[in-house]
Amino acid sequence: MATQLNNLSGYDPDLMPNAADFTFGVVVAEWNHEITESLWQGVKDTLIQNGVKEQNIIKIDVPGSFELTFGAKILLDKPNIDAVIALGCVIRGETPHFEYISQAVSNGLTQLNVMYRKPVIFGVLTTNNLEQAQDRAGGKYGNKGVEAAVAAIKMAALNANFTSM
Ligand code: RBF
Repeated sequence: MATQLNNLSGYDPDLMPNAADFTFGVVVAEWNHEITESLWQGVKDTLIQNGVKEQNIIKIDVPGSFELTFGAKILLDKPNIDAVIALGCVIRGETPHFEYISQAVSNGLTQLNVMYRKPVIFGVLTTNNLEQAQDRAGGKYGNKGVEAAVAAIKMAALNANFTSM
């Protein structure tokens, strides 16, 4: 169960690495658009607040969460992109699709993290209903898009530090 303790959306900007020189790719699923649009706003605002230039945020849309892996791969193949954030929202329905799609996207994005020397960030909500998704996309539990952007900046900086060693 989500609590204030695992609402990481309230990060400390003073503890963030400098993100001014990074380029981020963001792949956004169109399914449950109201939610993924809010996640995207959280990502975009947070990247810009941390010094990322707007022209260095490359967004692409894919139909649903199942397509996030392929969308992320397109972005990872662009040499100038330092990290990729995948945003989606899978809501449990009455059929097992929820499990198939959630598993497929988490496995797919994990595989990309193994294949590429660039971080891929998992910004996919998997909830029992719309209300739980709203709570995590700008509602009472914060915005997981903000957390995804924070994770992307930290991982891009970590990768850059070790690549330059
Ligand atoms: N995509 C999502 O991003 N979230 C969902 O909750 C979602 N539910 C789906 C339920 C069913 C029954 C089907 C067939 C697809 C669903 N999709 C969902 C779309 C899926 O991610 C993908 O775009 C399509 O299956 C086409 O490959």
